[in-house]
Amino acid sequence: MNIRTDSIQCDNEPGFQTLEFERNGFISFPKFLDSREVSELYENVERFKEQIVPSMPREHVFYEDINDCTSLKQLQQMYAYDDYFHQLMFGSKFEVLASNLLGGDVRGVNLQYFNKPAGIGQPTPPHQDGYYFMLEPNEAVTMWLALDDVDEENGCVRYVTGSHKNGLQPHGATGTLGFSKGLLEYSADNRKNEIACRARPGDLLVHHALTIHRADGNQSRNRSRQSLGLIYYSVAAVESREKAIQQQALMEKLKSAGKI
Ligand SMILES: O=C(O)CCC(=O)C(=O)O
Repeated sequence: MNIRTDSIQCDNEPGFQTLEFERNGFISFPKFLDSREVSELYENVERFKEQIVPSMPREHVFYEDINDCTSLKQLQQMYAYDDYFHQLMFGSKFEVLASNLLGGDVRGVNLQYFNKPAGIGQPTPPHQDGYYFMLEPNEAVTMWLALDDVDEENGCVRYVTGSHKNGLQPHGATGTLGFSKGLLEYSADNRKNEIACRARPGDLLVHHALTIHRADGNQSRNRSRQSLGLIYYSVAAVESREKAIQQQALMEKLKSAGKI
């Protein structure tokens, strides 16, 4: 297994970033946000959790344990509920970076909060975001911004280098809330080419829609593992109509099972 302790040495020139992103299917940007920006973001995440989450629809708020409001696991579409997060997503340096990496105009489609609460945060099954996105062509990036110190113990993200070059792989149901689909087979080759990405608050990881990735559960007793995910599609990418239908069916299923 490979461990990326620091971050990839990347030249800040957009051309070098694009080359590395195209070669590996992911790239990291240490200190993408400076300490002042991180503090401001952290305060806004806390404000959002306290003031906005209680009135959000169930489809956009997931808990590890639905009866325990301290076990918040995922939030969806944060930009739709709050100006601060709208500005983070649109017309921001995240959007500019997405556009540089995809080589053209992009549209922001989701701003998510991910948490693996201490001790109970579940693993993220191996998957490709493109399987969920249902795009043609599959041109999109996901940005993953660390809010906590993240390492092997609390479940850092692990990418399979170069896996974006092999197209979409078969997925099946996982039973994991928030990650309903996962790879049917996680091969020995995938495991061999896996890179564990440690990160500090403000560090940014970006991966292609076809890059296979996963994360372990949070084994720490006292450290959460929080992050934000920002998703941008290339404007050339068209979403299948089937996606909204499947999404609706999944939400109904989760509601009737009492999971959301
Ligand atoms: O936070 C995680 O564990 C995984 C997030 C993820 O799969 C993604 O951002 O695409």
